[in-house]
Amino acid sequence: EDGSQLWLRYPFNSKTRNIVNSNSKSPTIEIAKKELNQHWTGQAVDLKIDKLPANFKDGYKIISTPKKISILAKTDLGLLYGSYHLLNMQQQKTSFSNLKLEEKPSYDVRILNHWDNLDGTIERGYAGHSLWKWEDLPNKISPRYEEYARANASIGINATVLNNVNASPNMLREDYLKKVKILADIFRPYGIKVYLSVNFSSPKVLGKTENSDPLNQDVQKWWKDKAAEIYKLIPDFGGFLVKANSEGQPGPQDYGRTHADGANMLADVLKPYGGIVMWRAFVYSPSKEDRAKQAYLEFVPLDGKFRDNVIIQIKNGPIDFQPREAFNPLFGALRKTSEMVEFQITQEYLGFSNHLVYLAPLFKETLDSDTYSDGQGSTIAKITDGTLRPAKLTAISAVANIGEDKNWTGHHFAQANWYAFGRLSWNHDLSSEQIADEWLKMTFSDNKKFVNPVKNMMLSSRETAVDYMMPLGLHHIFASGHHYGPEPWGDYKGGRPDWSPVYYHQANAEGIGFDRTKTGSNAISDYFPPLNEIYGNIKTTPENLILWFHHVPWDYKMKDGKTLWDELCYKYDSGVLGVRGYQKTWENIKPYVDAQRFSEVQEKLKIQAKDAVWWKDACLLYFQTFSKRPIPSDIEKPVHELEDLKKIKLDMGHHN
Ligand code: BDP
Repeated sequence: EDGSQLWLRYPFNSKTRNIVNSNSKSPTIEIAKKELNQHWTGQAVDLKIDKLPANFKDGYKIISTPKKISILAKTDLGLLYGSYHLLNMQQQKTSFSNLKLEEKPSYDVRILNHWDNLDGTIERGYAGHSLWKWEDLPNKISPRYEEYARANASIGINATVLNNVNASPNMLREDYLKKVKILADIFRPYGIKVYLSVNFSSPKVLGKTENSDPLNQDVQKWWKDKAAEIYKLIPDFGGFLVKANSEGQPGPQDYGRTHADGANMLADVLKPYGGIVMWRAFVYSPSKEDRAKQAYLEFVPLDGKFRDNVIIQIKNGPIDFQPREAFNPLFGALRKTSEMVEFQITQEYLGFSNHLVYLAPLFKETLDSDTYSDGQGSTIAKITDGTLRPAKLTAISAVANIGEDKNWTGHHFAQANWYAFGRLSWNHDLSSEQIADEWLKMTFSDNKKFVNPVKNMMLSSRETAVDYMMPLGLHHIFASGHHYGPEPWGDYKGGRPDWSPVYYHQANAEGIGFDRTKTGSNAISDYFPPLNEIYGNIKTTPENLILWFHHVPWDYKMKDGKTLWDELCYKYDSGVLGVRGYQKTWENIKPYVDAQRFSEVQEKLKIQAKDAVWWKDACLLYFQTFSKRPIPSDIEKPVHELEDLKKIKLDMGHHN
């Protein structure tokens, strides 16, 4: 049992059945039929194209009688989704009698972002090399391409960006596009559209134009011809994802143009084919300005200047995929421009594929955040899904955690994060608990003695990780480059201050935390009232973000009466104790899990427990050099020396 089947563990019918009827015909319907004939053990199924209201999109209805189940949808893809819904319910052992359900997707584009390079490595990938075998394509085809498409379709994901946002211009070379075409052909019947990340300098590099200035007509022509070439190969190509003028990537600003100039030029060449541009707002430079404010400063003045087929792709937080961030204040601030969230499924800042951290609570925290942009109830979910403002485009994205490891994601439990993203992109109203429940039943067992404790472990795991890494709003105190372990002492003099942990925690003799109020960077002013007031006042700031917004004295009294220093100590300790608890939980459920997955998860929990102590000791010992206060006596004492911890150098590569 190597985990390669993911959550797709449908029973196999021993006799071939012929139980499916359909009034539609297509490769997509063929897949639905095959899946049901092979795996569905219940009554006959009717797959029917029906005149459902427009807002159903690729949604469906399922209606059951004792003799028959009808799945109704507007599109063949909707029928395939309905078929997977049925199989998933069967796998979860849910009852089917008198079913009458309706499903509509929350977002039009539900997209994975692969950070895969053409040489087979994956930026921030922790599950082996890339699934895409560029050397072998277009001739040799890995069976995993189709398995990948099937897994995504089973949870409603309908789009994928194949390559890294730090994009090689070569991605757009003719030979690579022919390889991309093969993948697109395999994914198409599963409803998955292919997109590519593009390097803004591609015209100059590949086309030998004088520059890549978006207002240069030669450049525009190069992109126009490139779009024609792509759509000839892939008629339903989705569009481009662009990281421009960010972390050294080229972009329109190299020529004195704006993000809007750059995005619009690409949007115009894609428009005739129905393609879109996802333009990333992850921009910051080593300027004096608080990094948390920079994207806002650059993008708000451009509101209203983007074409209809441009959508601004915004990371959930204003810094960078930290264990916990305040939400990104750009959400809601762009009133005339479509906005979408970018989450990170791959655990760059959450212990790679070693730590068990279930991310649905993090995703939900962002989606449910109230921006107050249009009054109370203006959640990020409602801004991005078109409820509050009739958005021209709705989409949601996440950086994938998938690689060629047998179990796809490195850690068996990291599969749950892929699953959770898919489920939330389909229906952001689902709870983290419901998603965990479904996933556990489908992936492991529906035995309550297994599901309940393991579900509790999953549901608390994100908070546990925050506690042992960066509680109370601390952020970015990772070791530089690899972002795995702690390096709160990191101070890269001569390098970029905004890549130094000391820039983010600001610890000194008085206290700790980043002052983002009026006396500091004033990033709070990017939030709509009353949030600017709430975050601007230490008394009303939620304590889980207190050090994000304030520089707090060591003796500051927290709501539970403890001093800030003591609270910090107890938080780190509770993170460590949390992981120890998971180890116990896992030992107890041994009877319900196969031996291989049991021991692989057990090994990973061991690493996580050691890492949690490493984090706790490193942070408390280091911060203690400023606080000069004792660690409360009922907390387990550090087992490391600070000087030894400072010497640990992990060779995990990478620049920032
Ligand atoms: C950071 C990663 C870096 C990415 C960048 C991005 O460390 O590898 O290229 O985000 O999202 O989190 O562009």
